[in-house]
Amino acid sequence: MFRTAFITLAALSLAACGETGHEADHDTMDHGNMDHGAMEHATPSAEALAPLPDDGVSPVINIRAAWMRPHPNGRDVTAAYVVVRLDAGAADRLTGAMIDGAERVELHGHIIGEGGMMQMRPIGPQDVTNEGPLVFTPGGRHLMVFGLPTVVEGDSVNGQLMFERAGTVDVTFEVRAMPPGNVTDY
Ligand SMILES: [Cu+2]
Repeated sequence: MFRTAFITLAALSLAACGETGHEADHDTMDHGNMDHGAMEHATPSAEALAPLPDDGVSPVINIRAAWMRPHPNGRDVTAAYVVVRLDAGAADRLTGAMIDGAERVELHGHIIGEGGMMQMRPIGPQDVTNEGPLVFTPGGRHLMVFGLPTVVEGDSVNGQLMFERAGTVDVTFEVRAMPPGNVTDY
């Protein structure tokens, strides 16, 4: 009995080391805590969204640097990232995402919560304008992917991003441990 408990603890601490060894595993680690059940039921911020301007130009959406972290051991939650640029039109709005094989995908952001701890929460639709790309990156906005069968580095996973004006845009996420270059490159 005692011996079993010891072995279990040793295994846990090894797993913890492995996770913290990844530079920015922050997002998936956040999901390892017990807050997550509560967050699932949190409602996205309810600020009224201004209607998008109708500039008469069909928006052209350009998606870059789509990637997803491998699942942390034993978890079925992971984070995906993407950079969305508007190549034509004045504005569009990202309203949601789907990933093939996943139960659901939520748009998440971070806030500074109690005690100065970073916490994530679902966020509402995100505007994409011609003032600059809409960036999902570690430590910031991310797509939280629930219930996807385990992915490992080297896999690629198809999905769709949904926009208010442009409709559904296909995207392929590369599964990798590190971001594909610097966000400023995109
Ligand atoms: Cu999250």
